[in-house]
Amino acid sequence: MKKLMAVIAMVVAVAFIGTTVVEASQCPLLIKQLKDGVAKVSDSKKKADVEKMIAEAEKLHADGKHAESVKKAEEAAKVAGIKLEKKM
Ligand SMILES: [Cu+2]
Repeated sequence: MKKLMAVIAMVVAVAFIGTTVVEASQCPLLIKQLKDGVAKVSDSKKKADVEKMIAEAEKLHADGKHAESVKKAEEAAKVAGIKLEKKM
Protein backbone atom coordinates (compact mmCIF):
# COMPACT_ATOMS: atom_id res chain seq x y z
CA MET A 1 0.00 0.00 0.00
CA LYS A 2 2.83 2.31 0.90
CA LYS A 3 4.45 1.56 -2.43
CA LEU A 4 1.26 2.46 -4.32
CA MET A 5 1.10 5.81 -2.55
CA ALA A 6 4.70 6.51 -3.54
CA VAL A 7 3.94 5.68 -7.16
CA ILE A 8 0.89 7.97 -7.16
CA ALA A 9 2.91 10.77 -5.60
CA MET A 10 5.57 10.35 -8.25
CA VAL A 11 3.06 10.42 -11.12
CA VAL A 12 1.52 13.61 -9.76
CA ALA A 13 4.95 15.18 -9.34
CA VAL A 14 6.01 14.29 -12.89
CA ALA A 15 2.76 15.70 -14.32
CA PHE A 16 3.29 18.92 -12.39
CA ILE A 17 6.92 19.29 -13.44
CA GLY A 18 5.91 18.55 -17.04
CA THR A 19 3.55 21.51 -17.28
CA THR A 20 6.09 23.79 -15.61
CA VAL A 21 8.79 22.80 -18.08
CA VAL A 22 6.56 23.58 -21.07
CA GLU A 23 5.98 27.07 -19.75
CA ALA A 24 9.59 27.57 -18.71
CA SER A 25 10.96 26.55 -22.09
CA GLN A 26 9.17 29.43 -23.81
CA CYS A 27 11.51 32.10 -22.42
CA PRO A 28 14.84 30.68 -23.65
CA LEU A 29 13.22 30.27 -27.05
CA LEU A 30 12.20 33.92 -27.15
CA ILE A 31 15.50 35.07 -25.67
CA LYS A 32 17.40 33.15 -28.35
CA GLN A 33 15.37 34.85 -31.09
CA LEU A 34 16.04 38.22 -29.50
CA LYS A 35 19.78 37.57 -29.27
CA ASP A 36 19.86 36.54 -32.93
CA GLY A 37 17.77 39.54 -33.93
CA VAL A 38 19.53 42.19 -31.86
CA ALA A 39 22.73 41.68 -33.83
CA LYS A 40 20.94 43.17 -36.83
CA VAL A 41 19.85 46.34 -35.01
CA SER A 42 21.99 49.15 -36.38
CA ASP A 43 20.94 51.87 -33.92
CA SER A 44 23.46 51.50 -31.09
CA LYS A 45 21.25 53.11 -28.45
CA LYS A 46 18.32 50.92 -29.38
CA LYS A 47 20.61 47.92 -29.38
CA ALA A 48 21.84 48.69 -25.86
CA ASP A 49 18.24 49.07 -24.64
CA VAL A 50 17.22 45.77 -26.18
CA GLU A 51 20.27 44.00 -24.76
CA LYS A 52 19.37 45.32 -21.33
CA MET A 53 15.83 44.01 -21.68
CA ILE A 54 17.10 40.63 -22.84
CA ALA A 55 19.27 40.44 -19.72
CA GLU A 56 16.23 41.31 -17.59
CA ALA A 57 14.15 38.65 -19.31
CA GLU A 58 16.89 36.10 -18.66
CA LYS A 59 16.99 37.06 -15.01
CA LEU A 60 13.21 36.83 -14.64
CA HIS A 61 13.32 33.41 -16.27
CA ALA A 62 16.10 32.29 -13.92
CA ASP A 63 14.00 33.47 -10.99
CA GLY A 64 11.07 31.40 -12.22
CA LYS A 65 8.99 34.40 -13.22
CA HIS A 66 8.26 33.06 -16.69
CA ALA A 67 5.16 35.10 -17.47
CA GLU A 68 7.05 38.30 -16.67
CA SER A 69 10.04 37.08 -18.65
CA VAL A 70 7.86 36.49 -21.72
CA LYS A 71 6.36 39.96 -21.31
CA LYS A 72 9.82 41.51 -21.11
CA ALA A 73 10.93 39.55 -24.16
CA GLU A 74 7.90 40.84 -26.09
CA GLU A 75 8.76 44.38 -25.04
CA ALA A 76 12.35 43.95 -26.22
CA ALA A 77 11.15 42.50 -29.52
CA LYS A 78 8.91 45.51 -30.09
CA VAL A 79 11.80 47.94 -29.53
CA ALA A 80 14.12 45.93 -31.75
CA GLY A 81 11.48 45.33 -34.42
CA ILE A 82 11.84 41.59 -34.14
CA LYS A 83 8.93 39.28 -34.77
CA LEU A 84 8.95 36.53 -32.16
CA GLU A 85 7.72 33.06 -32.98
CA LYS A 86 6.01 31.49 -30.03
CA LYS A 87 5.59 27.89 -29.20
CA MET A 88 1.95 27.05 -28.51
CU1 LIG B 1 11.10 31.06 -18.25
